[in-house]
Amino acid sequence: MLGRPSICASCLAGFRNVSRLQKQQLHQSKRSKSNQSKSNKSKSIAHSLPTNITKIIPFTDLQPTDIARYWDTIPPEASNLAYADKFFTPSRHSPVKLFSAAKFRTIPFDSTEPEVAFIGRSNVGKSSIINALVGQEVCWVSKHPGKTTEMNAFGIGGKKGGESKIVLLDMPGYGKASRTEWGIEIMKYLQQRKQLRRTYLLIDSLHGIKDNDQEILSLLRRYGISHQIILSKVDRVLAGRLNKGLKLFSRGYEVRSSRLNHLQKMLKKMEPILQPPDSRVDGPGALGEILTCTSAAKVSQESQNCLGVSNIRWSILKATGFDGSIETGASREMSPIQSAEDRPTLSTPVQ
Ligand SMILES: Nc1nc2c(ncn2[C@@H]2O[C@H](COP(=O)(O)OP(=O)(O)OP(=O)(O)O)[C@@H](O)[C@H]2O)c(=O)[nH]1
Ligand SMILES: [Mg+2]
Repeated sequence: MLGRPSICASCLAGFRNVSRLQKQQLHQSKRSKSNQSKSNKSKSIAHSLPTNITKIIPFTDLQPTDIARYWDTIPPEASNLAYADKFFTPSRHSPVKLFSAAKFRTIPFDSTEPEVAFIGRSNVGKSSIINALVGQEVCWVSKHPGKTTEMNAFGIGGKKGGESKIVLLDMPGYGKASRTEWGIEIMKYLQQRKQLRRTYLLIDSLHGIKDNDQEILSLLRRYGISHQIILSKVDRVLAGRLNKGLKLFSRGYEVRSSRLNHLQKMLKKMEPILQPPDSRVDGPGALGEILTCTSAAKVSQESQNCLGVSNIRWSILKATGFDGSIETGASREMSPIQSAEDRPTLSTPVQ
């Protein structure tokens, strides 16, 4: 991170309070606190798959480059994605709820596990994507904005008797139903947290980059916070309102390729916004890789994976050094770099 961490009033503009829903927030906050303290009592989280996944994007053969844009990085191979999925497979020791914190100063400061944080406007799908990533309903999700009111941390990759390997943080949203104090604490976390390796900024694929997203992007650049964009709810772009859209999407190659083309055009348009030309003036831009995902549609009947989730898992492993580039216990157990014979061919379905 660049410079000395400090919070200025303009930094918080993106997290502006919308007081219309404050009463509702207070109520939700109390309820969430009591629920969270209940869940803190049991360290390991009950095994259950997210229940909101009812639809299927019926193409198991979509490649990472069909649904994401890689211009500064190398797209993952099927073996990388399989490795990432294995890493995130739920077990008795993963995922584990580590803490909920309303204030930055109450977060345990001496942990050693690398962290990644998910930020974005209220209702953009931050909590849902964490549930999809870890394969369990560990976060509260709601159609009403402002559901997540604290910084919630979940450890993954833990083994019996061992610490988690990576920590995922679900953050409160900014914009609608947000509160100024959430913004203050999130900014403190983003600027000061030494364990933070990458911040994932979620953008709703139907709405695109809004003014308050732009403000947050400027903050991330100004403070040199490593960040990457994920377009959420991509099922809406590929299949519209799911039921009708899916039929269309499955009907033929033409519909399918025109939707995918449309998505690629959207991603390309975002490039200059995410990486302004002069990084010496504007600060370092986002990683040259935009991922997309949905937590509402699976890739196939057989798979438990939502579309795009494996790509995000691999990105998290890269951000935290668990992709095999740094030798760790986990990477020794199963190397993502396999021999030529073991490596799946390009026709292997990618999830
Ligand atoms: N169609 C579709 N809906 C989604 C997707 N992800 C989340 N949703 C819905 O969007 C709403 C908000 O999801 P959340 O995960 O609670 O969003 P959030 O960003 O955590 O919201 P806050 O905690 O309020 O900031 C819920 O009704 C979800 O079911 C998706 O990929 N596709
Ligand atoms: Mg949430």
